[in-house]
Amino acid sequence: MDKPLYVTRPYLPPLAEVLPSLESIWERRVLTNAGPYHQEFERELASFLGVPHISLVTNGTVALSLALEALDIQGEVITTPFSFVATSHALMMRGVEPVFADLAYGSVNIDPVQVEKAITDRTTAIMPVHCYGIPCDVNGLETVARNHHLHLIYDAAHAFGVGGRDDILNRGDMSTLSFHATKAFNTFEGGAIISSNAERKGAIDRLRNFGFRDELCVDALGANGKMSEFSAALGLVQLTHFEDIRRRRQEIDARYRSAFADVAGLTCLSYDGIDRPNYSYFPVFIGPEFRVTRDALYDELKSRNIHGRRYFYPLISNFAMYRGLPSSRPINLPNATRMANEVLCLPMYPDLDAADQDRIIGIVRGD
Ligand code: T4K
Repeated sequence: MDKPLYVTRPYLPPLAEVLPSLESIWERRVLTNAGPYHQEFERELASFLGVPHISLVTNGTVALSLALEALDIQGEVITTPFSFVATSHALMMRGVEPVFADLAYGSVNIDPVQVEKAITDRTTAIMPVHCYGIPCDVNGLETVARNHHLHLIYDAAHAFGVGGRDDILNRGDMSTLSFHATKAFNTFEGGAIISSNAERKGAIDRLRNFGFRDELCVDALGANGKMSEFSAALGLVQLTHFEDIRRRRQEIDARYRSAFADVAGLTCLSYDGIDRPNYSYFPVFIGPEFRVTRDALYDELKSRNIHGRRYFYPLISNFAMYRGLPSSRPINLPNATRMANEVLCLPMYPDLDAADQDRIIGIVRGD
């Protein structure tokens, strides 16, 4: 059996570059609660991403929950069914009803027109996802949000470092990031919230620390969402490698695209118009003209020890706790249903070497 290939493998910097930070942590014995690495990483990250206000947290799911709490989101929130389940879970867990809007035709992101149609008098916010790091129609969504006085919170878990078109991380009221092991940028576990002003950042900073305003005063229902000194120290080192990693991912992306250019029934996503994609995933969409079904291709790869993933199938709206919602009916979500039925994410990570990539390409092409 050939060696296993997974949909992703986390990038890790040379251990020698991390060890000095570990020694400092051991000496200082400051392990968490906004220690020196935490403060430095927050500053460096704000400058690297070009955002004015950022708060580090433990993971991308906590980031979503804290953003919703900081903006006191209630009632209904319009969101996408084509995402990781954490997006909707963050809403349901605070008693907010997710209302699923369909994707724009041919896109992996929600359609502002469908979002506007889904607004009721209970709607308080829109929570789109920049799926696979492809920017949403931020201008269209902003117009809808402004016209209907709604909050706009972006789940930007996939969009670390994506720049250019419309400066997406600086849009909306808040954006949340994930630094999970499987993401383009990782701190083992980790995440962050980008706030549009200092007051909101202040609210997040208190909420991630149980709601403490000062030593004697707790004035909000906060959680423990603090990033550890280890993750922050690792993040500082990871930042110095990110552009090299992005270039390596770009090479892999380009190699897949040219190998699949003439394959009938297989479509790749376009990065046209995006200045700095992060190449975090390589989804292909398997249409009826392809030689086998999407699931047959998934099984074929798996039988050869290649573990692609059908992100994001099933749609969130198909999971038990969401299925009964009126907006979950498949008739409401034709474009998302099609995307979910056709998608397959192929292995994409900086260590994927040419021979392994050729193995994947050969199977997909049916050579
Ligand atoms: N919003 C969106 C849009 C998201 O996609 C996510 C998470 C979130 C919010 C929440 O952010 P976090 O709270 O997670 O920070 C993975 C990740 O766990 C999840 O972070 C991610 N999205 C989602 C898309 O994918 P799984 O269950 O598919 O991961 P898993 O463990 O099967 O890993 C996939 C492959 O990666 C493995 O087959 C092997 C490789 N791998 C994985 C890990 C964890 C490694 O090589 N090393 C590792 O340490 O969910």
